[in-house]
This record gives sequence, structure tokens and C-alpha cells, in this order.
Amino acid sequence: MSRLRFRLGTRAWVRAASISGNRCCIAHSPLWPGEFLSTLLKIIGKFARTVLPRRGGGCRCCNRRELMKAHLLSIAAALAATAFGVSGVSAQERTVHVYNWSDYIDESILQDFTKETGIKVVYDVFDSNDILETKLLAGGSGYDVVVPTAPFLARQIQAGVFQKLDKSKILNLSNLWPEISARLAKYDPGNEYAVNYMWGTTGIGYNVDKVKKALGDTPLDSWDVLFKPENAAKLKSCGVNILDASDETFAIGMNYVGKDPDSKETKDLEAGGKVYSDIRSSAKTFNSSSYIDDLANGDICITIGWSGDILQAKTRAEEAKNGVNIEFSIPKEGTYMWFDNLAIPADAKNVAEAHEFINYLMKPEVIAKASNYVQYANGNLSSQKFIDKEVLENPAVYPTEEVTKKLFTISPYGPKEQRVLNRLWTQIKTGK
Ligand code: SPD
Repeated sequence: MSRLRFRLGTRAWVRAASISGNRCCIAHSPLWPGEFLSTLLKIIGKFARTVLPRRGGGCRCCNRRELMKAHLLSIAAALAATAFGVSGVSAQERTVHVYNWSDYIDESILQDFTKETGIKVVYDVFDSNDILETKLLAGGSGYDVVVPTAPFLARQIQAGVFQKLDKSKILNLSNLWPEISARLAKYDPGNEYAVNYMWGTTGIGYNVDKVKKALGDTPLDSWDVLFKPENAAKLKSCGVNILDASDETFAIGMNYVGKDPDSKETKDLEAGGKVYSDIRSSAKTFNSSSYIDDLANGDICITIGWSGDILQAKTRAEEAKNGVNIEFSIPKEGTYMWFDNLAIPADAKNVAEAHEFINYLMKPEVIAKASNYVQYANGNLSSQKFIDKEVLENPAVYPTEEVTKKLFTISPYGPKEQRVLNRLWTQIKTGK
């Protein structure tokens, strides 16, 4: 005797008929969630029960006519399972593996997604494009959705790391903000591989009271506050953090000393790097994730930081009622405007689920919920009516047109340029 068991999920149970040789039996099987499949298999089960009443949970011998009916029923059940993507006799639970930046989502969104689709989300975080890139280039990362920043995305597309999106499966792309999609198209021509998740700027996050105490009335709208060695030295005792993100810190440094922030010339990179080696002795940490809590708790008083991260630190301090007053400034000299984007690795195992996840995130009310929580701007125009007024109207999140004119973007580093950058950044961080 063999039992044909359809391991399809947990929501409903039906009976399916199976035969082996001259024997037949009725097996109880759990069903994959889904009303249609559930109903279909229930009907098949009902038929099976009529034809082959189950006795004592076992099997019984049947006549040729019954066997034929049972056989047809088992084929129908198998076809139903196949039609709904159930492979073999044992279908897996549907899962999507997501690798995103830390502090970059309202986790209730993940739970809501699972409730709506039945797809479980395995969610991991990183705090540097370099970490993500190392995994992607090695292959077999195990992730189905990842979130590279635009210049990294561009060179990873070139390296064949991603698969093209099946836009017929992401109908919510109709909600995108054409201006942001056009900016992203410089890195991903035709927007074939990626969808913008969030975008923002890199500026100065500071503890208002501690910085005022250290620097008096020094204006906080200029990189001078941090990059002038005499200022950094005065801030040393209250804690200075520098983002551990060499691609953009060098661009910001080059812009500060009057070079093209997108230059890849070694001498320009050295000039940009010198900005940091000059203040290295005043820096307490080089960090891109725990600096949020460090700022919120008063363990550092100033940092180069990403817009939403600083605003989250402000919110955390306010919620903790710890008396720490935090602000974010976009320096008048200009700064880096970046785009973080959802993409599917070429070797992703759960491609259908990855598309469903991206489509879900692009629902206006869902991505608005994400923006309200992380306090970053997103690339979905239809979402704006769902974004809290304090977020949408905060120029630190959605910069004014005037400020936007001073923002710059950068192109990808080539392999040789990247090696120069890595060497210089290691020297700066280690102080050697
Ligand atoms: N905590 C989430 C921060 C996301 C920042 N991504 C920006 C990368 C710019 N290089």
C-alpha cells in the first residue's frame, strides 16, 4: 500500500485517494492555505469519501469500477496540486529571504506581508554596501531581495549579480515617482533590475546642547563644524563618529576641498581622504549602525550620518525622555544624495516570492508606513498622501528644491579606483 499525501499546508484537511496495485486507501492530507485550492480538494475529498468510505483509518479492497474512480480522483488531486505550484509530494512553506540595511523598516510591515500572502519573511540586516557586495559577488548568498545603493547597484548589474525584474508581477510600479525612477535609471538603464526603496542625504547629526557647549555659536550648517581640525578637537571629549562608508565619505571630503565629488583620480581621492586623516585623532568611532543609539543616548555628540538615521536617533531620545536634543543639518557646501534599491539576485531561490514582496512594499500605504517609521523619503509618488505631515514636510527628509540643487550623486568606482579607496580608508581608520 502506498499513501499519497499532499503536504500542502496547515489550513484544511481533505482526503485524497490513492491506489497501488489492487489496493486502495484514503489518506488524510493537510492543505496549503488558499480558498480555491482548499475548496477544490475538499470536493475531491468528498467524492473520494463517497466512492471509498474510509474504515478505521485504513484501506480496503475495492472492485475494478471503484479502483478506476479512485485512480481518476488521485490524478485530479495531483493536477490540482501541480496547478498551484506544489512540487512532488511535499510542498515547502513559502519563504522570502530579505537582506536590508539595519534600522530601515517598520517590522510590522513584514508581519502584515506574511498575514496577507502566507509568505514567511526571513530578514537579515547589514550596515555597509561593502558587506552586501562581498556576499553578492561570492554568489549563493541565499537572499531573494537585497538593497544596494545606486553606484553599487550599477556595478553589480554589470557583474551579472541580479536578474531582470518581471514587471508584470509588480503592478504597484505604477505608483513610482517618475523623477526618482529617472535618477535611478542613470545606474540601472530602463529601470530593469531595481526599484527605489528609500533615498536620502548624508549630513551632520548632532547633540544640540553638547555641541553648543563645545563650540559656542559656531554655525552648524557647514561641514566646517566637523572638518576643521580645531573644531573636531573641541568635540573630541563628547564623542565624534564618522560613517564607515568610504565611497561617500571620500566624495564628501573631495567636495569640501573644492574637488569634483565624483572624481576617481588618486590625487583627488587623497585630497578627500586628508579631510579625515586631519581629524582622525578626534574621532571616537567609525560606525554606520550603532551610532544611532550612541547619538540618542548621548554617547557621541556629533556624527556624519544618514538623514533618517539621525531623525530616528532624535525620536529615540524623545521617547526615552533623556534630555538629549538631536538635530540634522544638510551642510551648505552640499552633500551626497543617495538611492537604496530593491533588487533580486540572479541566483535567488524564491523568485516569485521576491516579486510579491517588492510589489507589496510598493503599495502606497505600505511604503508610506515604512517612511513614517524610518523617516526616509521614498520613490513612490502615490505614497505621499499617506506620509505623516511631519515627515513629508520635513526638509531634512524631503529637501527643498533650493537645497536639492546643492546635492550631488556619484558614479561607481572601478576595480583599480576601489583598491585605492580601500587602501586610503584603511590607513585613515587605523591612523597609520
Ligand atoms: N539605517 C539605514 C541606512 C541606510 C543608508 N543607506 C545609505 C547608503 C548610502 N551610501
